[in-house]
Amino acid sequence: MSDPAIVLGVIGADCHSVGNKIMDVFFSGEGFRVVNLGVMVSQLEFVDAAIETDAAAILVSSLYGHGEIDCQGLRDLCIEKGLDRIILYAGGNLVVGKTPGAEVEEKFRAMGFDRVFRPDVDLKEAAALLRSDIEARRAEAS
Ligand code: B12
Repeated sequence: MSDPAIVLGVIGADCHSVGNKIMDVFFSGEGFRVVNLGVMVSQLEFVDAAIETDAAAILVSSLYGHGEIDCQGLRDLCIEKGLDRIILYAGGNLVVGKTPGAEVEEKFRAMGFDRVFRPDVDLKEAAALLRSDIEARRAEAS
């Protein structure tokens, strides 16, 4: 598989930057072409970057607790802009407080995210899932 482009960023008014930098270095090392938008990224910036770079996936981070509000409507925006098949992942401290992980995952899946990750995720596992999801989408498209 040729190096797939992936867009990374921290959504909304969220300025937590450390995890984003780690993800950039990690996914670059795993052979992905990382387009890192950094912190405080709007939904439109994610989508425009994905279009410009022909990205296979958008990986959204949210740490400050407002992820549910910030991520609502991102899948619809992708579809509206022609990215019908783009893979959407979300991860971090996606909601405020100690909501059980399964409940958080259900919420974000209902919003159109393909996979949802807790802050303690093993990034190696996330990269393996991403690779197989990208291959599956490419196979469906061909
Ligand atoms: C440092 C820090 C800050 C710094 C950030 C500085 C900076 N430049 O980054 C400052 C002081 C600015 C800050 C501010 C705030 N913070 Co703060 N902060 C932290 C702290 C202590 C560490 C964050 C960190 O760097 N972690 C280390 C990195 C490596 O981990 P990570 O960010 O989780 O990222 C990893 C994973 O989550 C995962 N991941 C992330 N995204 C994705 C996406 C995908 C697809 C995948 C696969 C994986 C993945 O991979 C990353 C790399 O391993 C955390 C507590 C904590 N222990 O996490 C609170 C914390 C995140 N902050 C919190 C809060 C509430 C705030 C404020 C709202 C506080 C306030 N009232 O002002 C503000 C928000 C400001 C803003 N606009 O964003 C809360 C969030 C609570 C929630 N979600 O329910 C936390 C959890 C503290 C707490 N226990 O209450 N914060």
